[in-house]
Amino acid sequence: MGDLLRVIRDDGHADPTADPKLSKDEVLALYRFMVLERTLDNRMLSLQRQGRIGFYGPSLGQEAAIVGAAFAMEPRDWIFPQYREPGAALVRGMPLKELIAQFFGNALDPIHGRQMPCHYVYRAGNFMSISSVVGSQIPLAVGAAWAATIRKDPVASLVYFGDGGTSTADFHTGMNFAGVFKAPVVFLCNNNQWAISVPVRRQTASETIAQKAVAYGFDGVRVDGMDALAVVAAVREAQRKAHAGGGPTLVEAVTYRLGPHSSSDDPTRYRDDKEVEAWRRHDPIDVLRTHLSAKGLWDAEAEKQLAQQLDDAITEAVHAVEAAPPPSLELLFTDVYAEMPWLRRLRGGRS
Ligand SMILES: Cc1ncc(C[n+]2csc(CCOP(=O)(O)OP(=O)(O)O)c2C)c(N)n1
Ligand SMILES: [Mg+2]
Repeated sequence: MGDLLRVIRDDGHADPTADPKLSKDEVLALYRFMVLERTLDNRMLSLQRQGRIGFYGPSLGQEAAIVGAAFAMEPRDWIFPQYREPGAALVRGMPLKELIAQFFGNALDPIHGRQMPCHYVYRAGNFMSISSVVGSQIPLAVGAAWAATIRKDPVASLVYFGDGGTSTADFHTGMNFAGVFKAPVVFLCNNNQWAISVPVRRQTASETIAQKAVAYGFDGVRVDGMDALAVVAAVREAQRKAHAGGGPTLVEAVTYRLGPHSSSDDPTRYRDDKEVEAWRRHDPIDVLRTHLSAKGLWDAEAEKQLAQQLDDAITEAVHAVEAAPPPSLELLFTDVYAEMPWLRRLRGGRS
């Protein structure tokens, strides 16, 4: 279990014994979503710096784990995000404009600016709303999966959380319940080595996070989270096992948070640049690009075109969204009361 599952070898070729054997279109789509998530992150961080959006939590370095895991599930499966998964929402078909509107929280935001910025939801894609409370999504994912089992719906849950999330009571509650009831859940721990300024060695005395699954009575696998194909292979197997009634799996994706925790964080105050540089050499986008090139599917021209296309798509969405006014004040009350309370009915003063 200490072993790290890898598929993409240093020369870019896939290890045939572990290769999830994606089609050419699938592997290109996987790469495109990862680059889209990276481009979106860079653009949104700069919008935040310009004071145009309030807050942003980037996923730099974690694109393979985030996009790869969502990619490996089926559209009918639930996704319970942590708070760094715009890539998973995009895989589920969330329109870029809708996602960006949530960051602005204006009239085009489908949730009317009621959530914190960067706390998106995409109901049509079975992508649950984000809760900032670390670990709180874990029992929800288990509950949804268990409910599906009771209703005989062939649906599993994928739940994302961080290394820090494994220190919560909710992690224990969810893992224990899922183990006992064999709930169809894929637990995806994005072990990015840090929980804001707390390194993973201060988070747990366990050698690995994957090994924690043993205590709950199910399998834990450790994958190279910088290798998108390894993530797809591990999560696909866990998803198939869940659908076949085999119960949960804990997948530990070993990654690195290359950027700040959020737009409010300055990581240079607590971690060494050398560490960041060492991990940057395993950038998940570079790793998958090496694979595409080794298969003859990619070149510099394709890269240039993709970069331009994604950048233009984001620019267009930002312009369209930013032109919208704030949400109407009336929306403060819609979806809140079945019947308007007397105070609201008397708007304009008592008569
Ligand atoms: C219950 C709870 N405690 C503390 C916080 C403050 N907080 C927000 S994110 C975070 C770090 C979580 O780290 P990790 O689970 O490793 O996820 P990462 O941010 O690295 O993706 C903390 C402590 C919170 N939101 N909720
Ligand atoms: Mg972390």
